[in-house]
Amino acid sequence: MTTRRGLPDTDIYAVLSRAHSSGRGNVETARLLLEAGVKIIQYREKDFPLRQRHEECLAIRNLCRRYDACFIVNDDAQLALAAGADGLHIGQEDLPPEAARQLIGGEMILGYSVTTPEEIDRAAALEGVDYLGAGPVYPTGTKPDAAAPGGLELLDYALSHSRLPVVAIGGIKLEHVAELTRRGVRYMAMISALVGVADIGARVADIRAAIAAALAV
Ligand code: TZP
Ligand code: MG
Repeated sequence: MTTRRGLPDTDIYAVLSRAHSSGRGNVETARLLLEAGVKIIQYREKDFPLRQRHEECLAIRNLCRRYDACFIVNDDAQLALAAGADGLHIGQEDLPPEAARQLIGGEMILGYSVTTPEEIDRAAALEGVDYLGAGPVYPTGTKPDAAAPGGLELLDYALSHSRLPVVAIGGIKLEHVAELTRRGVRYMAMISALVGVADIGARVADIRAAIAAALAV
């Protein structure tokens, strides 16, 4: 049997960041997300020592396996490989996707951030990329060096010009979920509005209820 390389068929794409997690550690946040039924978790820590990132990634990868969820590492192909992650996510300033694909081999999922229509067009020509992360959609304080928000227009462009699954990211709050869903977005990545809330389980349920209601119209 051949399994197609790609994101699982789900909705929420959780991105871990301890600084935005209301004092919780990343492993604990991952556990809460997985208990709530989240199926994609990305580890995104840019400033921790590599040894600490590796330790956390191993623990989160093991949790993800237990819950049959997909574990993705941001930026660092070496860390993704060393942690046995399911995927690597890179941006415009990381290794070029072709080089990253060579490093990680043929089985790992590769995600690529795009912030403008031009980047979406260029990404369309790439072979080894499995999904696009498009954003920031809305203003966000979480990523200080984020590009200017592309708004719903950026998402519309990505959805209509790319054959790849599109993960919307950047400033997404609960109140945006219905509109994004109606726009055709199927994957929504969130940091602060997800890992930062007091009750992660309740937030996941609210997001899924908003998606279901928008799809039912
Ligand atoms: N890439 C584009 S915007 C962003 C990243 C990692 C930050 C998203 O965080 P938040 O808190 O969901 O706006
Ligand atoms: Mg990056």
